[in-house]
Amino acid sequence: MSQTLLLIGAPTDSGKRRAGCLMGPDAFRTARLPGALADLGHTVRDLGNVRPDDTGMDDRDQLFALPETVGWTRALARAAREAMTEGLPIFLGGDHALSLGSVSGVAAHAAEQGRPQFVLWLDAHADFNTPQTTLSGHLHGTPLAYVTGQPGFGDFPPLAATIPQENVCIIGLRSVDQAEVDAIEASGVERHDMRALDENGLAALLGPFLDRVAQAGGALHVSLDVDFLDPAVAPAVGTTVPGGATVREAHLAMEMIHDSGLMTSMDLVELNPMLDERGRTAQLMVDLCASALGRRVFDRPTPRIL
Ligand code: 5AB
Ligand code: MN
Ligand code: MN
Ligand code: MN
Repeated sequence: MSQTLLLIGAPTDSGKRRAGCLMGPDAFRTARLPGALADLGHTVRDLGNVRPDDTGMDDRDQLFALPETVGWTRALARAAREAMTEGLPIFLGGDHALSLGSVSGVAAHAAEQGRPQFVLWLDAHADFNTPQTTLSGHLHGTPLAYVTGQPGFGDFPPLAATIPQENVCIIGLRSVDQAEVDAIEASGVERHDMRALDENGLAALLGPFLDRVAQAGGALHVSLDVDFLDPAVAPAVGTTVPGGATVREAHLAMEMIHDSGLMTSMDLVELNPMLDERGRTAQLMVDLCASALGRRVFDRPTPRIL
């Protein structure tokens, strides 16, 4: 099915101390994401990069770059909500703090439509800290807590719609803080760590979740963190954790997402081009995005050298 895809550059770099994710959107463009998606028959519109709102807030000692991240959240939630009326937005990160905005924005749109919003979070981390529980002060570790309505986000825009915990599925976990473990265990969030993936295979974990989304007539947001992948194949990320998903496991996830026909929005996050090796991580993320939008194994183009 040919779709209208809206590429939205979200060069957030305020979610953690190590800089570089601001170059992500241009790395995706350089690795030919627009062309790869157009080759599949889609209409692709690159809307350029969003800029954060000016909040006039004061810095907070315990939280890194809070005012800037709140500014991004406001601007991206607006952009997401608007884009949902015109097509399928793909947010080109930027670090994972961008999802505070992208996910809250798409959820607001789904609520307007009377449609339940679901979220698939492919990540080594749970990103379920709150501004109170975070030990690092890095807000890229908080978006899932925010969008599911955990307490402590008073400095952030009030949510137009909260995502029910049961509508969230995390796959790829292998680095979770104790406070996150406690909060997730007390929650209805569906979560699968790397051991579950090893023992069952990706399809056995993802298939039932996609069935649930379909049965509910839900909208599906997919948030793909580079560190879902093993650092050996995706080195361009600040928060590498060994023992991640293989290239094929990640492609299979994307292929199943495409076949389900359920995806309504997507984030590509945490790519730090400063840490890449000859663009290989950027290229892999582009290829994964193409798989999610219909590229099949047997008609994949010959890999190109950047
Ligand atoms: B990412 C950690 N839990 O809160 C924290 O890369 C890591 O978006 C967060 O998944 C990683 O700082 C955030 C230790
Ligand atoms: Mn299709
Ligand atoms: Mn993340
Ligand atoms: Mn992560």
